[in-house]
Amino acid sequence: MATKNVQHAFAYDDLREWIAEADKLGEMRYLDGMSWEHDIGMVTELLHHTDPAPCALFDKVPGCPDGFRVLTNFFGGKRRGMTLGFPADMSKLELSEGLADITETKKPIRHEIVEDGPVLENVLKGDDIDMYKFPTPKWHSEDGGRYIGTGSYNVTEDPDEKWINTGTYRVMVQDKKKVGFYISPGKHGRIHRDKYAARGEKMPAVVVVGGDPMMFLMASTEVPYGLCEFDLVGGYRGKPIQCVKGEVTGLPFPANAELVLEGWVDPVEQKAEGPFGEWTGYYASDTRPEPIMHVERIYHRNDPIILGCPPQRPPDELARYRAVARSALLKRSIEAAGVPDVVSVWADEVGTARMFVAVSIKQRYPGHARQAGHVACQCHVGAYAGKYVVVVDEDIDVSNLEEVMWAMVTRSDPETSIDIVKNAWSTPLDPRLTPDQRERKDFTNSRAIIDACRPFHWRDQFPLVNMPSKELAAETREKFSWVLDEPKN
Ligand SMILES: Cc1cc2nc3c(=O)[nH]c(=O)nc-3n(C[C@H](O)[C@H](O)[C@H](O)COP(=O)(O)O)c2cc1C
Ligand SMILES: [Mn+2]
Repeated sequence: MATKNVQHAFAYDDLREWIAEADKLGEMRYLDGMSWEHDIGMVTELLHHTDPAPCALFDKVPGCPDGFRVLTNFFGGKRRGMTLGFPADMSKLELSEGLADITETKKPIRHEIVEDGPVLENVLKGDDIDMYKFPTPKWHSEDGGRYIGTGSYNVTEDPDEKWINTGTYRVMVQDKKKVGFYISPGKHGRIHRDKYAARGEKMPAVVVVGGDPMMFLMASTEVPYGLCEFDLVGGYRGKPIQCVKGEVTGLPFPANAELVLEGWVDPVEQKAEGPFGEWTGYYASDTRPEPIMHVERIYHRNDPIILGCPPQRPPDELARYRAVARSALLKRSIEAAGVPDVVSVWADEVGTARMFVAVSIKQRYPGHARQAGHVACQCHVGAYAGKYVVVVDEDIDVSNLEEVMWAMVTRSDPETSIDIVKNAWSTPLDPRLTPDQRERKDFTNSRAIIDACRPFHWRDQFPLVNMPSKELAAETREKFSWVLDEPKN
């Protein structure tokens, strides 16, 4: 796909400039007076399931100071391209390809420490710390609490290797001065936390609740181990992300963030967390004891904005943006493992960009399709919580689920085309874990790699597809546009 020469530049640095851009696109809706208990979550739920639906900014939430806001549904419509720094008219597959290109060409730039920034407009400590001051919604009807961290990310440092990670892990308000968060095994923030716990030391931590949507996007995507997501996004932007240092921990966070919690996580203290409506469309991990973060400082801009991104049953908002970001990184990972002629990769929205992945290749040699499928299913970007990988020929549009399924039902043979990988990296969030596995804490599952390419050794004898060529279809559409381009009701 020819995205290499597409112009790439961000029209915004922070969430407020982003809102101004979304407004110019006519895609902002300003909603006053909705409740955190019910309305914000329910309206967000319905917006998430309609693409392209507008972005919602909730203000004047009863019980909270006017001006303390919540923003949801940021990644739809024309603002998709704007958020990623690309032209608004690019398709989702082109955007993904564009993101893969800049990941390759724009090298990371180390974040920069500055002394001041708007996030320091309000610094709360001691008795002024009150997590209930903010309009944190209850997102789903059966949630076990109010989740301030959905469109957020946690900043931690590896105590041995001294690198900074930012990762999105849900954050629940536990009481006035405490929050709890859930991190699945194997995630970078979890590796950091486990290292501190093994030393019996408390872990310094920061939670960034609202800020640059691009930073959130990459904090919730599988960036390689050891690479700081601030530096990755600084590279995309062509200038360092400016960070201030927390007074208590010294950890960095963006100077233009909206709302930041700083504190520490006890190595042993735990409290019930969940249930929470998860990205699979279930409350699968239920309630478990999880570590607590003691909040020692709250930093916020005047009239702070919580960036909200609650998972819903896929395909939803979360799935739409993750599909773009994860497909991009997955394609580059498969190529980096040495698989040639990978044409396109799509981590489909229907499986929240994890559980159903399609890879198209131009087959070059026997075994090429299986190689692509196995790498896609086990490289870092594709390994966590996967289920099905389908490998198709290059004539299939991987971002079109109907085409992928058509290839699968016509070019694969169930007995011979499916490989199974057992005991793979999964998660307590998998609704299909058996009760017995949960009991044993065996958070693994199996994977199916479905080879839906024309079988290599007789591909030339495979029946011809009865569709017109792309050129002939375009010609016909132009010639008979008066009938073919009729508006559909
Ligand atoms: C809205 C949202 C909520 C998420 N919640 C969690 C979570 O609670 N726990 C978790 O382990 N991963 C969660 N993720 C997925 C991680 O953010 C993702 O795997 C990311 O790559 C983690 O960062 P890391 O690779 O630096 O560990 C969430 C993602 C999104 C977009
Ligand atoms: Mn990371």
